[in-house]
Amino acid sequence: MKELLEKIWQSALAAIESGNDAESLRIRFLGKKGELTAVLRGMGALSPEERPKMGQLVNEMREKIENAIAEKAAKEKEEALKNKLLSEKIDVTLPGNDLSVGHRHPIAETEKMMRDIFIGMGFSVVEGPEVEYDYYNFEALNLPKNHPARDTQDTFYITDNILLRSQTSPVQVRAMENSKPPIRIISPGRVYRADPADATHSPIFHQCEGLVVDKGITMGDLKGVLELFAKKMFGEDTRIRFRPHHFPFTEPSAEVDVSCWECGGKGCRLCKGEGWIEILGAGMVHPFVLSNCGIDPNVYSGFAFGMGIERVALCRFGIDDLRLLYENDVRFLEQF
Ligand code: 2NM
Repeated sequence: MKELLEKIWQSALAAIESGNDAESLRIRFLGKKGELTAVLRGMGALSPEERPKMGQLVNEMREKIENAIAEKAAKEKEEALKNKLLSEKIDVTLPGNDLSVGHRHPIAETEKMMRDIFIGMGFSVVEGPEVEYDYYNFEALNLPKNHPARDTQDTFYITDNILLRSQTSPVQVRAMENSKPPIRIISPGRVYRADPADATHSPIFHQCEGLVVDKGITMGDLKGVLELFAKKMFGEDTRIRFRPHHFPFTEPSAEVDVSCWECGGKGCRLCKGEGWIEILGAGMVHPFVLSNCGIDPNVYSGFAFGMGIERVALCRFGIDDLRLLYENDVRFLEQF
C-alpha cells in the first residue's frame, strides 16, 4: 500500500509538472472519486493494527498533494496577473486621439456677439413668428397697402393677409402692444425677401433689430447705444457716423456707418476707399407707430435700429459672397 501511495505521489508530481490546471488536479487526486479516496476505501481489507498507521500515511500524503497543488494554483494566479498586465499595457507617451470639435456657424457666431453686447446693455431678447400678418409686418409700421416702400421689402405671401416677415419689426410691434414702457429689447431672427440670390442678396437672411421706448428717450440715447455697440463689435477705436435717410417707421431716420476696422478710416479695399462701412438703419420711432401700438407719443418716445447679421458677418470675416454662408461646405466653414 505504501508503494501505491508513492505511485500516486509520483503521478501527482508528473501531472503538476506537465501543466494540468490546479482545479482538475484537485479533482483527480483529492476528489470524492479521486485516487487517494480509493486508497482510503481499500483500507477495510487491512488489519485493525495497520489501519491507523495507514490512515496517517494517507493523510500525510493528502497534505503533501494539497500543498503541491496550492503552490501550483498560486503560480497560475501569478502567471495570469502577469499576462493581464502585459496585455493591458498602455503607452502613456503616445499622442491622444484627435477629437475634432465643431463650432458655431459664422452667422450664429455673429448673432451671439450681438445678443451678448445688447444683453450687457440691459436689453432683453425677444423672438416672434416668421409667418406674420400683413398688419404686423407693414400696416402697423406706417406702411399701408400701396405704399411705395413696400416694393423694397417685397416678400412671400401665404394669403392676402399672411406673409413671411420681411423684417423682425413685427416682433417689436407685438412687444409694444403687449407691454408698457420702459421697453428695451432686441429681436434677432430670420427674415424673407423676394430677392433673387446673388453675392449680396438672399431670399432668406437674418436681422437684428432693437427698440427702446420710455419717457424722454432722444436721438442722443440712440447714438450712445450704437456707438457702444460698434466699439464692442468692431473694436475700441471704432467711430460711428449718421447720414440722413428715410424709413416710414422712424422720424427722423438715419443710415449709420462705422469707421473701417481694417484701415481705421483712411480708406482701403475692405471699405472701398470710403473709410466707412454702412451696417445699420435707425431712427426715432414714428409717433404713428407708437400710437398704432397703444403707446401715447405725447408721453413716450423711442428709438429703433436694424441691421443685417449676414452683412456684418461678411465684413468681419472678409467673405465676399453671401452664398458661401448657406452652402454649408465644411471646408469653407472650418476657416472661421
Ligand atoms: C430698421 C431701421 C430703422 C425699426 C423700427 C421698429 C419699430 F417697430 F419700432 F417701429 N423696429 N425696427 C427699424 C428702424 C428698423 O432696420 C433697418
